[in-house]
Amino acid sequence: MQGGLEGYDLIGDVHGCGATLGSLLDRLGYHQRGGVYRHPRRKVIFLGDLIDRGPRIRLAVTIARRMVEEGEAHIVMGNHEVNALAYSHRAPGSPGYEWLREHSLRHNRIIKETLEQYRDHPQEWEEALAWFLDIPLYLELDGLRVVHACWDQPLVEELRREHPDGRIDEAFLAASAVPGTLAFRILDRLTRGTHVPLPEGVEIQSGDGFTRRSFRAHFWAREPQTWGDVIFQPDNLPGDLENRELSPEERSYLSYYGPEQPPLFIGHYWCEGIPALPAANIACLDYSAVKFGRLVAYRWSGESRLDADHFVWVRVPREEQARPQPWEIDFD
Ligand SMILES: [Mn+2]
Repeated sequence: MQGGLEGYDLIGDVHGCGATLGSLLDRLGYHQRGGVYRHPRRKVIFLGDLIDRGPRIRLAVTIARRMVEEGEAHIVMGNHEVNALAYSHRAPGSPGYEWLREHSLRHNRIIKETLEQYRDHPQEWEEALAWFLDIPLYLELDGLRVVHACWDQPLVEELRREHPDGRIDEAFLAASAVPGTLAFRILDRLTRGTHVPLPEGVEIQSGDGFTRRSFRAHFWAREPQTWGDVIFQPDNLPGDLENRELSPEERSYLSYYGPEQPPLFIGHYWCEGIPALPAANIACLDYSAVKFGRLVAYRWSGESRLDADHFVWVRVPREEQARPQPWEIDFD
């Protein structure tokens, strides 16, 4: 471990649960001094998706950003940071009103709370966006790997070729807005993972209020045969689609991460219930904090086989008065 570190505490999707993040850091033994949470022997790695949906988005971003800038934490980019960047950058060459991410009703809705909470703090929002662009898409350090949604080795290598530290730039962001480009495939796979389209006319009415025409697939089944072998999301497939055979095209489109690979940490998949390990070398730390689930960390101290006893979490109760309150954190 670099610099005599004891280990890393990896933290899943915060989604604006800034006060809950403060509680989790307290529980992990971090202490806030001068507005920065620090631990004498450990560092945090955030798995991305700090923003959108939750009640204290600015607090979540401020806590994470100050820790990263002070060298107390690392972070990888989530699809919500990608969305915010594309939503806020004009498409090159187009006069006026074209954005890299169209301001459609659906896209407006995803970023709504973030824009509302930053409305009276435009300078702070500009600085947050500039910081988002500086966040790498993946991390590989001290024997562990971190990515928001899916580790795809060939695409990580493609990214590394032009961007050795995993950080993108505005040109990459612009290229990624065009489906089919290499930049699109890298950003989409690493921050959104793989989604298999549903048959014509079939939709999932998801628990988060969105209608979906595809399902999220995972990447740790060695020889998956059916859709049920790879689905990884809280919503079940309609009817008997779990038994549907994966087509050769679908199978070749999926990524695969084998059990001999280094430990990998991901967020993104809004799991529910008690944190569990999907594989001995993979931990997903998104347990739907913003939907009154759990904000989850994994305390990693160098082990190559992960251990479910190393999860640490804070529950987010539905009752307003039982939730962590922002004034309990002496921040500014
Ligand atoms: Mn997320």
